[in-house]
Amino acid sequence: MSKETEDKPGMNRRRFLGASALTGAGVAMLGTAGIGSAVMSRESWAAAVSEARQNAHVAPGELDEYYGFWSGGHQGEVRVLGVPSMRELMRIPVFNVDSATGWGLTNESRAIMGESAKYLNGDCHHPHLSMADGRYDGKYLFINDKANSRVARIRLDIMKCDKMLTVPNVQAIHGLRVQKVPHTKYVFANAEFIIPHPNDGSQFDTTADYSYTMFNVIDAENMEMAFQVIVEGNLDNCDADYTGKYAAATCYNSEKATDLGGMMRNERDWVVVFNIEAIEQAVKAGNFITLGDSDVPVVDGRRKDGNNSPFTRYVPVPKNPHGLNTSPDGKYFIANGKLSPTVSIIAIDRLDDLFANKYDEEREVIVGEPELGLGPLHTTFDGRGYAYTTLFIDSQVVKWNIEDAVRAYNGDDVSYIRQKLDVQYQPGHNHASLTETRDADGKWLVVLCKFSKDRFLLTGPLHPENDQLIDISGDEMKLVHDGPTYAEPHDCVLAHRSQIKTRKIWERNDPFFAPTAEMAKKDGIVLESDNKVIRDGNKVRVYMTSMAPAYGINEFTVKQGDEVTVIITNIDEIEDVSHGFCMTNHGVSMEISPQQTSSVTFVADKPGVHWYYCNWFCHALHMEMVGRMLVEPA
Ligand code: RUQ
Ligand code: CUA
Ligand code: CA
Repeated sequence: MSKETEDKPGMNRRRFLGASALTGAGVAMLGTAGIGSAVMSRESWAAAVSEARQNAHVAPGELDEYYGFWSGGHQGEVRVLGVPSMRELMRIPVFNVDSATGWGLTNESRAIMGESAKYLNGDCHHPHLSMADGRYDGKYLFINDKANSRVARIRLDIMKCDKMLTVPNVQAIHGLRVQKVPHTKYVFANAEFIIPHPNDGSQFDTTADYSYTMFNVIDAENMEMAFQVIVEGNLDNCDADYTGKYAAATCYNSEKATDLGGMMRNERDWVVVFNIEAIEQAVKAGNFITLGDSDVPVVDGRRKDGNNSPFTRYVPVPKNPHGLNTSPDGKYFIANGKLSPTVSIIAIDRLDDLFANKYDEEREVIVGEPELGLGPLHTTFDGRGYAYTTLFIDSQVVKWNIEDAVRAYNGDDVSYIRQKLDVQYQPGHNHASLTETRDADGKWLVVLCKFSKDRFLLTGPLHPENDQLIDISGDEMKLVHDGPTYAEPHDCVLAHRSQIKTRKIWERNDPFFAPTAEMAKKDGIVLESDNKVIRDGNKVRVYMTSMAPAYGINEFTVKQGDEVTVIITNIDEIEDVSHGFCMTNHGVSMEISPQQTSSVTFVADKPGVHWYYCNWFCHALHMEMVGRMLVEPA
């Protein structure tokens, strides 16, 4: 049996789904001819897989080699996993509300969320880490929110979201990547949907000139908009190069259609390449417009009367392309064909000439277009010249050789496909260790499967997804682990554990709670020692410390209708001794980790006795860590 059909029963199940997914896609079936790898005996293949599974095992008390950051999809959070164990280490609430930490409830988190704190949902897809010179610098993780058009940043030292930005003038932030070189000065974020400008109900025609979407560039350090670029068609996924000059994005709706049939009309859509330098210069020179109330510089990257904009080039590729991935050697942008069985390889070293108009046709920057299988969505790399592409419809990962695919495109008779491995089932993203950096090390491949079907104990009509771990360190891919996950990790990113340095306890001057510290200062309060109630009209501020197993204030009195703010400083200095604060029957809950200050505001609208308690287990007397709020009737 060849490894490519290791899981025979799986083939039948995936064919069933593949057939329905194919309807209307109009794609040709591909044979498995051209697969170059040798056939191993069944016994030696089984032994190789079992050895790989041993290597993936991380024994109790041992630490993983990689941090993995998973998006939580329309659940809204980011999850931290250890790889290869796939053990979940932490959840970082971002676009959701979280009862354990108080994210979305505390004053600190609501200040970070700003105006958008009113939204209780999010839809995050693409977590990506900041870099310096094409390598992770351990500072930040950025993530999009498609649902409410936001981009958030997570500080990796504390693993909390510290900035959130609503991108103006656009709808649905989807593809997101960072500038790799010289460092992550910019975050690139695609807005997916085409909308009229102004979008005030005065006009609705999406095909008109006033209807468009934009490529959004965010200053990574202050998390404010740097500029926006109007494009033709729509935008899906994006990536950046290793010179710092270019970014590229896929467009699946060059038709500017509003319905399924219309979006599939063209045989080719395109990859739009952005000349970041040219855009920066135009913005600096004041050659931009602004839209509506926003003061963000906007430049027009659309062609006019057959003339290119200095900011963009449109490279036609088949058909409704999806993922866009830069190879770690910096040579190629690879656009994944989705409705075409191909991926298109764009040579980055031809882009200077493309912008200098040295080619007759944009497609001259394409140096390869290998046929890989049905439904190619995303490609990842091992740093040894191989690429791994997910085939959604075939429910496989295909390993192929990039330079061989380039040779085949030039007419050489070489096969570029090395192996096809069944995955369970229907993969979207995949991600190899350190693939987005110069350090791509080709050890592990995570494949994020959209369906788990029969792989786990059943959980009702809603099934988990299945993030599979594949050992890619050898010649053959070997499936080593199934990881059920809750809705819906579109994507993940892996960093070596040496690249992430976290704090064990908070610094007292941390900017995360600086506004609260500022408020305390104005009240004349020393947060680390004072336990005091301050009345300010009908606003009451209750300052207290916490140290296991007691709060600094055991009882305080307010009047019915008062707006109460409880500010707690955890003066414990012992690693891992987090306290909580929950005011019963008031919808109030928060985390206060060692040396952290947290605060929450609510209205004391019910007269009587209301107990508050610590809800993070902190001590043998954790149950006794309580107090009472006495509310006098109005
Ligand atoms: S997309 S399954 Cu939201 Cu990253 Cu491709
Ligand atoms: Cu403090 Cu539990
Ligand atoms: Ca299309």
